[in-house]
Amino acid sequence: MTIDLEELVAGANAPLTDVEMNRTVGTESPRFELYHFAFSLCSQKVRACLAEKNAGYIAHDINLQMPQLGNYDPGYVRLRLAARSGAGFATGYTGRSSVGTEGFDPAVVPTLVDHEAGMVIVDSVAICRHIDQVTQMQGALVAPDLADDVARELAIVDATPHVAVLYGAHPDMDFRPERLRKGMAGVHDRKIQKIKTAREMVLAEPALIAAYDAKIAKEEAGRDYVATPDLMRASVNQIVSIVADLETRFADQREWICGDRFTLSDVVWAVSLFRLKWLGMSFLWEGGHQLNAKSQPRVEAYTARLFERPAFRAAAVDWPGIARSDHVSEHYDV
Ligand SMILES: N[C@@H](CCC(=O)N[C@@H](CS)C(=O)NCC(=O)O)C(=O)O
Repeated sequence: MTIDLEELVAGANAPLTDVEMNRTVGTESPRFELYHFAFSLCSQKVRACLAEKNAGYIAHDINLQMPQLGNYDPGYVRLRLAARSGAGFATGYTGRSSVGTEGFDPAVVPTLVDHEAGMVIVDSVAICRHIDQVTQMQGALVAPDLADDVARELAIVDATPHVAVLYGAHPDMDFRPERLRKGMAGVHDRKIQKIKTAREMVLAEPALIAAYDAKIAKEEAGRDYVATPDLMRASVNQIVSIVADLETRFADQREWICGDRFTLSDVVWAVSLFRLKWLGMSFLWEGGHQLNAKSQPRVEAYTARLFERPAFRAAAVDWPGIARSDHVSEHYDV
C-alpha cells in the first residue's frame, strides 16, 4: 500500500495548535517530527537519543492526560498504523511495553516521522536505532563491534515492567509519589472511555476500529493486572533481579554498560533507572529495604554518571512539563 506521508502528518498535526506544545528543537526545518509526551519513559529515551546526537526535530507534545483525545486521536492513530511492521496488535498486558513481547500498540507515544527517508517509525528502540543510523552529527551510539552487546542491554531494559510499577502499587507498600498514586486510581477506565469516544468517530474505517478494539482489550487487561497482588509483587521482584544482574556486569569496573564507550544502551538505562528512582525505588541499589536488602554500589555509581549527562538531563529531567517527584529532588537545579 502506498501512503501519502504528508497527508497523514497533516491529519495528525491538525489538532496540535498550541505553540508551546509544538516547538522546534535545534535546527530550523528539521528532518524529524517527534510525537511524544514529556513524562513518557519511551519518549524520554528518544529525546535523550536525539540530544546525544545533537539532532534537530519538531517536538509535538501529545498530552496523554488532558481531556483531549491526545494519543487516541484518529489522525494520530492513522499515522502510527502507517508504520505497522507486521507485528500483531497488543491486546494483553504484562506490565511491559516492548513491541517484541507485547505486540504493536496503535495508540501510544512516541512516533517519529523522518521526512527525508519518507518513513513513520514506531517503538522507541527502533526509533533510536534509526536516528543513530541516519544522523552523522556525533559519534555512533551503536558501533558495529558492540552491536550484540547493545542489543542485549536494550532488550533487558525493554523487558523491565516499568508500566506495572507506574500504574500499579506493590500490595504491601505503595512507594510511589502520593500525587501519582491518587492520579492512577481508575485510570484504565478513564482511558477506555476516551478510546471509545475516538472509536465512535471512525465507524466507517475498519482498520481504525480494529486498532481501538485492541487498545480497549489491552487497557482492560491492564486494569486486571494492577489489581492482582501476586502479579504486582512479581513485577517488583523482577526489577529487583534485573538491577542485581546489572550490578554483576560492572564487576570489571567498566565505565559504561558495554565497556569504555557510551552507547545507546546507556541512553536507555539512564531513563529506566531515573524512572525507578522517581517512583521511589532507589532501594533497588541502596538496599536495606523491606523489598530489597542488598545494596548494589556499582549500579548506584553508574546512576550518578548517567544522571549527570547533559543530554539525559535535557530530555528527562529538565524537559518542560515532566511531573516532579521528591524522590529525585537532588537532581533538580531549581
Ligand atoms: N514499545 C513502545 C511503547 C510505547 C508506550 O507504551 N508508550 C506509553 C508511554 S511510555 C504510552 O503512550 N501510553 C499511553 C497509553 O497507553 O494510553 C515504545 O517503546 O515506543
